[in-house]
Amino acid sequence: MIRTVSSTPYSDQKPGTSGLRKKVPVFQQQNYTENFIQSIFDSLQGFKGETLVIGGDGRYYNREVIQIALRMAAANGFGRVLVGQGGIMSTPAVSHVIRKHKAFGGIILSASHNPGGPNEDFGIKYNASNGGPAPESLTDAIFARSRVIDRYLTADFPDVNLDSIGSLNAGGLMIEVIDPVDDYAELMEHLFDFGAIRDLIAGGFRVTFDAMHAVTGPYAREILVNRLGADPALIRNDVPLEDFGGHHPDPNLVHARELYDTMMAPDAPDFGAASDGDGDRNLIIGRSIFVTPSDSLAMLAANAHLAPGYKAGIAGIARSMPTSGAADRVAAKMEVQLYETPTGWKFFGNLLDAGRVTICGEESAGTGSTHVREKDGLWAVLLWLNILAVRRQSVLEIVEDHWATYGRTYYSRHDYEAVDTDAANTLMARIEERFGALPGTKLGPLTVARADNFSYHDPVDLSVSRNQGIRIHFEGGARIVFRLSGTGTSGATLRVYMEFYEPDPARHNRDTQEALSDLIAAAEELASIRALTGRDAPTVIT
Ligand code: VG1
Ligand code: CO
Repeated sequence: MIRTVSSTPYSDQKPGTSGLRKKVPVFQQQNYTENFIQSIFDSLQGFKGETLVIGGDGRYYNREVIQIALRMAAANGFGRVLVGQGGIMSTPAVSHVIRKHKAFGGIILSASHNPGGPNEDFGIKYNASNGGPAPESLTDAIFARSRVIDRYLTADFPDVNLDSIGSLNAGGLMIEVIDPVDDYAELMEHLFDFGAIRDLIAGGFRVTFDAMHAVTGPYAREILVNRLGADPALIRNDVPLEDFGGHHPDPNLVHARELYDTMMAPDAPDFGAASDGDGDRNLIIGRSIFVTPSDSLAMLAANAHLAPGYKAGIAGIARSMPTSGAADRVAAKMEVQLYETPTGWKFFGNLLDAGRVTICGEESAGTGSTHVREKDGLWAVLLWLNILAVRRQSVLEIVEDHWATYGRTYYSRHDYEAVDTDAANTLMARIEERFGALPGTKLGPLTVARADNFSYHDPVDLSVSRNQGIRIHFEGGARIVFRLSGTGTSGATLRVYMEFYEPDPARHNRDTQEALSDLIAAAEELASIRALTGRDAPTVIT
């Protein structure tokens, strides 16, 4: 039985950097979730009888929304849905399942690294048939539709049992509950030398992984423990919980503090890693060395050819604009193209589809490659392990060797979370007003060379995305970037990204914040962060 239910639109369903993210009670408003899902379907064409993939990160409200989405997929005419057992599937696994099973697209239910629970965050995003996040043209269409939507379609059938693997027919829709790990684990085994990693671990190399009670627990158990022989006692928080155990599933130095402390202790394991709520981010820590994500991207790109999946070399590298220039130096040495894109994985899709790049990454702990169209946390962990297994060096040795070869880019991001939205907008506008006067201005020992607001010209589809972040370039190459987050759900989050390049190996062991102190002072002088936000210090420093 298909029903058409009349509805009234909401004005705030604009997808951000990665889908629509709101507090759970917002999604629980009457028809709010239905309106958004119908707006997605209304913005697509040609999916009658086709396959849709649905997966989520297991957070609070995941199961309810999956039932809603199943009924709406049936009513809208999809022929088949693949859904992860228990409603769980990591973001990169959804991307792979879409590609492998030639699905029309997929719906991912996640608010990624944001906390979960009845009063915390939820999110919905749509991925297209290439497995990647909907491009801006589509998210704009979805938003436009959501503002005028007056009905949605649903089918009447009872809740589907998501816990047992198998197929059933509901309202004409073939629903297959699949193991969320199988296809993904097989892909990883194909890309990496599992034998070499197994030997490394069997030889006493200790790996610890923190799944943060989020989606990667089952993936880590199957891949790291069952297939690679890691010690299960070192895989922590591996049971997905609806509230992530009350923590933020954000693998940074604040929320993954325990892992960091473990890796800094004298008896630390050899390799530590963590992932986020939906499994697309990675944190890499060696014994006594935290690998800054921008550096990790550069190091993975420089060493990728050591893994079987990349032995032919890489076609090019893409990084988001606020990501440090460390990868640029690798691209230059390899004589491959480096692309600079706006923040958010959706901008890498065209470059990957066109074969222009093999490896992509963001400073926010996201790295990935052509193997899927999302960033991929466990993939980065496995590529690191494959490199370590081949080079037989410690993480610290690999990092220091990289800096000696390419120079070191000191880099840090300061986040001011949940600040007043008007204050944040004012702060950004005031810097822009001064653009004309800034070149030549001295800020401490630094002199501004130029200032602009980043616009991206996609070389594949020729689309243009403006207002992607304020860039202040200094003489000598140092840089500060100011951006407002597009994933937060309360107030605004100001991100300040700072970096400078240090070629001299004698100066590669400085404390990062100390090394960046002139830039930190310059950012304050430029933006009056304290006065405008009322904050004395960043909420998070990465
Ligand atoms: C943040 C990160 C960005 C990332 C996005 C989604 O966006 O900065 O690099 O792509 O989150 O990641 P923003 O707009 O808040 O800066 V995830 O793991 O939350 O899907
Ligand atoms: Co994520």
